[in-house]
Order: sequence, then C-alpha cells, then structure tokens
Amino acid sequence: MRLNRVRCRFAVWRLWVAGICLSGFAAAARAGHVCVDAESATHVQAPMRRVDAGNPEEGVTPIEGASRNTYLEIPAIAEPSEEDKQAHAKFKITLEEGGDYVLWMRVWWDDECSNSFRVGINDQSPFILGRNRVFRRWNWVRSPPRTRQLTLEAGTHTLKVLYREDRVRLDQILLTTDPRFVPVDIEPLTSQP
Ligand SMILES: [Ca+2]
Repeated sequence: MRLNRVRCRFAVWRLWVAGICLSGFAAAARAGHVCVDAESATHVQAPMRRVDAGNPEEGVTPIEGASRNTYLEIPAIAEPSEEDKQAHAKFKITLEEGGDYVLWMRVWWDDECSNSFRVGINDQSPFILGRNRVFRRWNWVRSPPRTRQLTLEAGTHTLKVLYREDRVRLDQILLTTDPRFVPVDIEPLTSQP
C-alpha cells in the first residue's frame, strides 16, 4: 500500500517535471520565431562595444533595464572617422523555417540625431531600421514593410548591425514570420544551435 503511494507520487512528480520542460522549451520550438541577445554577437567592431550595466567599464554610463543587463552601444563620437563608421556587430542566426520575416530590435535612442542603425543580411545591401521618435527608454523598432532582404530560407544567416549614427544602443534582436506579433518588453530568448 505504502509502496503504491510512493510510486504514484513519483509518477505525478515525473508528469510535473515533464510539464515544466515542455513549457520551458515552447519558445525555443516555435518555428518562424527567433530572439537573440545583442551581446551574443560573434564579432563586435569598435567603437561599437559591449556594456555590462552591472559592471560598467570606467567612463561608461550604464543604462538599466536591458535583457541580462547587457547591451551593445555606439558611444558618442564627436567627429566620426572612416574607421569609426566601420563599427558593427555580426550575428549568426539559424532559422528553422524559411519565409517572409519581420525584424524587430530592442533599442535605446538618445534623440532624433541618434535613432537608427543599418542592417545587412548575408551579402544583400543594408537597409535602415529606426528613425522613430521614442527617446531615452528601451523600445522595439521594426523593419519597414516588405523588406525584400528579409525573405529568408531555412538555415543559418549572417546578420550585421552597422553604424549609421552614434549614441545608439541595441539590446535584443527578434525575427518572426508572424506580421501581427508585437514585442512589448524583454522577450524570451530562443536557443540557437
Ligand atoms: Ca541584452
């Protein structure tokens, strides 16, 4: 009798654990939806830099409220040189399925002179993302409608976030085939192979 009760409790516990696992990986398994943290870039070209708001380097004024408290920024540059304008971050993003994607980026702009990036995907010509008027708080900006560079096949793609202006920050990058999806706050990250 006692043994049966123990077995039953064990079975319930296993179901509970399985339930947690399934719900935990639901975001990861969603086809056509990928979210990565900006600081997961495979390469960051200065003067773009990684900022850990919990442990900032000397001279860096950190901004709170980023996913994992870490983000990328292009700091203030008084007179950007040609070398400064090469600042970028490079990402490898794997898509489970092909389709027409919408790109969202969680950003922080200082003002209307610092509110955009250029984005390059694979070897295609870059497009501009941003130029909205939400300043000095984290906000999501999306790619222009029908951006042809975002028609992507399944597989691994190279995405570059490139300099256009200084005093800009990038926290998360999200690609989705759902045109109605609108991220609001920090989004759950997707596991990447
Ligand atoms: Ca982040």
